[in-house]
Amino acid sequence: MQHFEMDTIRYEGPSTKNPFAFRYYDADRVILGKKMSEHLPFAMAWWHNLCATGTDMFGVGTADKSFGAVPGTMEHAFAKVDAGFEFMQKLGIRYFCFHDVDLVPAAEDINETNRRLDEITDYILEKMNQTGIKCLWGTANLFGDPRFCNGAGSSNSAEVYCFAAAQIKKAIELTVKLGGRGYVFWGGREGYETLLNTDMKLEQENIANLMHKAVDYARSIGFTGDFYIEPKPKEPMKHQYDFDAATAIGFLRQYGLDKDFKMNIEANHATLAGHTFRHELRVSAINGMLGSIDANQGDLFLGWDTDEFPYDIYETTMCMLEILKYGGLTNGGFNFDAKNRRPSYTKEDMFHAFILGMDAYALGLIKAAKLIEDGRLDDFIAQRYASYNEGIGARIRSGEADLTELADYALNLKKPAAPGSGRQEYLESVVNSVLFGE
Ligand code: XUL
Ligand code: CO
Repeated sequence: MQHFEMDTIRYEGPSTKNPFAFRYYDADRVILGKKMSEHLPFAMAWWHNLCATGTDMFGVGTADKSFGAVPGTMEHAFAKVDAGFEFMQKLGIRYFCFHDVDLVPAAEDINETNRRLDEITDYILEKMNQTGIKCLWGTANLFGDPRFCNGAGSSNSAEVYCFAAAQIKKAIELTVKLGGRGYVFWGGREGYETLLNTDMKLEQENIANLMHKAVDYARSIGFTGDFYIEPKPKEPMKHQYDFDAATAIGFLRQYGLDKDFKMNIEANHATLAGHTFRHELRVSAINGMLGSIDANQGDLFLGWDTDEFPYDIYETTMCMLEILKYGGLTNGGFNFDAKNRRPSYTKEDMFHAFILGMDAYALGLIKAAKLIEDGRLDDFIAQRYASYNEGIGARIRSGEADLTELADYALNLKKPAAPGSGRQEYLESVVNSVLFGE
């Protein structure tokens, strides 16, 4: 049974008026020596695309995601697999990401939920083998069930902590079964509402302990991929412990988890933390921990995670610039952790959203490569720090000069030369000319 009427979406070039065609994403086009499809391993988020109906705090869903079955049944779970694989094939999406609870309806008894998960992943595996579509990463939803209201790894209750462990164990097993290249920890409820009732040190130690046990178990069953922390400062918790990349990296180092973990950076989480997306990517990159991307965007006027499909070409260009400079993602990809706006509730809108997102990243890639080839930004930065290439600057970089030598250098000089203009406005005009000039 076909779930979508659309044909396979093809590249037709920037001037096409066909709403069901790519304008920039041309999978086989080679950019800086690599095919676009290799630069951009796009992934479908099971939760937004196959589960979310547009429910918000003020209203019920607007989109029909029943796919011909009754929601809440295993029949529906199977229909979502069929619809999902058809959707990915039609768009040329080669990966998917999932939470355990996205795949099957949870039962009262966790043993029955696990049995359902085994059944559905057998079917997903069949579909993967038929289509060549792969799993990018898996995760456990440790935030939706009421038992996690005080956190999962950070819960005050040791029993709840064990239920978190059980879900993580199963989700890791499923990720390994599906050949997933990554396993994500996003700590939506790992944080606090008030310090009046919170032992922050105990909670953070418990989370780290759970992560260690997860790594040990995953490695013992053959998982060779990356673990990711997905930083987010708030929502749903008032204060999340994985606030931003710098905080998460500090946490990983403090608890000796930094060899197994990298960052999964989500654009909208970065802006909620008061950073640009690019800042979070750079912090991860310079620490060797840029793992994967949750590709979406937020809204500057709204203070929550709106998970919009990426549209802003400045943002996708700067993201791709960071990734190209990093040498690409190893096990990671571009997971569209994004949802249609509530009034965009049709099946056509699901396609428009992915076409928009894939084209926005493809155009970002093209423009980022142009910025690198143009060379003016790199040249400017190299020249800006040139004083460290020789003389006293080189001795600073090598660490040879002690404080007295540095001070004496200044005292002899009496007055430093002007540091040189930052040329921000000029550099911004260079970016514009590369983005929009011909
Ligand atoms: C929530 C979020 C999650 C994670 C996976 O803001 O981004 O969907 O990506 O749990
Ligand atoms: Co996300």
